[in-house]
Amino acid sequence: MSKYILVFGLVVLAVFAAACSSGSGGAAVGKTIKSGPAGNNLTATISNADGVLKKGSQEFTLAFTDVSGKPVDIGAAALTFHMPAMGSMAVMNNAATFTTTDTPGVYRGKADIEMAGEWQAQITYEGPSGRGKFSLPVTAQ
Ligand SMILES: [Cu+2]
Repeated sequence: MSKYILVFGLVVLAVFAAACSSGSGGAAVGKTIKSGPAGNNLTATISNADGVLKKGSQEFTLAFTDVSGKPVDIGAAALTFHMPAMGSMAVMNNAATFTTTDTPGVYRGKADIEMAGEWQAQITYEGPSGRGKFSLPVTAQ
């Protein structure tokens, strides 16, 4: 029973989380791309095989862990890669889709990132651990 979680995330508010890469990342798959506070005493970690996001279509992992590094089921998550408007370039919002994995709290994401550069991964979740809304700065190459 593959349970699809949320698909489209439209997040306007960007709470810019400090980019502390302290990720003990017990639940991270592959290499950490970015890790940071997710509220509710949780840490969120984005990872993939290379530890780097790229322009284009790709998969990655989003994991939520508690202070001990143990994965925590956060319910439904949504992520939008957001880039503000720059000059003549319009704002960009590339939503990711998520599926659950065998490990509650670890989600497999798919996204099509339309250009290289600095993005904000705007993430929301709602479930047994409460609600959260935060943002992690990431670079796509
Ligand atoms: Cu852009």
